[in-house]
Amino acid sequence: MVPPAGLKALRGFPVAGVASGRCLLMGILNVTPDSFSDGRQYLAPDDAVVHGLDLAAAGADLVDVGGESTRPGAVRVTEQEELRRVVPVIGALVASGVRVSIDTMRSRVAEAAVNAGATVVNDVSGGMADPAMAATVAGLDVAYVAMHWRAHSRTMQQFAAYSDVVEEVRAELVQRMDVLTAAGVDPGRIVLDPGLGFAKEAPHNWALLRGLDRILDIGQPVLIGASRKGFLGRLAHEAYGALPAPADRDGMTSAITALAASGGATCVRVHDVRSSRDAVTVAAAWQPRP
Ligand code: PMM
Repeated sequence: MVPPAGLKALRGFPVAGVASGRCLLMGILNVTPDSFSDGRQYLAPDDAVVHGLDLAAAGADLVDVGGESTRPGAVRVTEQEELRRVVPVIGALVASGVRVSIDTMRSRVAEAAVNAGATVVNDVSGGMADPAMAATVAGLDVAYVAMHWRAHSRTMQQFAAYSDVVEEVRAELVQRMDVLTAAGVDPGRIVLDPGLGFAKEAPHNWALLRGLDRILDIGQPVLIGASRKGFLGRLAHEAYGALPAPADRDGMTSAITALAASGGATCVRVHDVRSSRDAVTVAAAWQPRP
């Protein structure tokens, strides 16, 4: 079907039961002591579950549970610690009817999370950090978010060098698709993500948002994760002269959400679900009626 003029084709998130005419909302739940925006806040399992339920009540289609911070400079946690943080929280949220994704680079954490009820594996390394991830995901009945990634967080900013960031990120995502599908992952289950802030400086992030069409024309659903990130803080600083704290970047985040949604993104990953819910609702209402 040819979409009406001005309406970007919105490809569905490949998870049973997650279907909508609007861009979907993935709410962020970091069960970590050191994430850049919500680190420490939800480290206790009960606090994490309450926040996950709040995200769902605010309109999150999925709650993305992560037990390892990937902020620039972050040091890795052990697999055991990651499992200890996420598995009970996922179990409790799923038991309450919340749809959960697991934010992990480790195949064994992905598998344990899926056993606890997660239906999406969100891997910021797109399968590069753990050579067993692709085969593990191929054997699971889940959707897989493959993000553009070049190196672990401790050193990734050393790899933020591009001559044409959009074309290079696009080519590296296509390469990930090839590796994943060769390992048996059904392409119908793969969501791609340009990985804003991961081995990217602020101008790279803006170029990728401007170049969203080039990522979309790979032909897969696309997820955008811009929420509260440093490049938004930097923009506010340049525009208004004061650097907002991460939690004060939700206005800018919801502007990104509206633009990404109207540009054809299938999902946005956000901390403040309510403001982005308003943004995707407005973006959907703005589109021409079929
Ligand atoms: N960003 C972070 C963590 N996980 N997953 C995807 N798919 N895309 C992202 O951009 C992304 C992610 C880092 O942000 P956080 O510390 O607020 O979770």
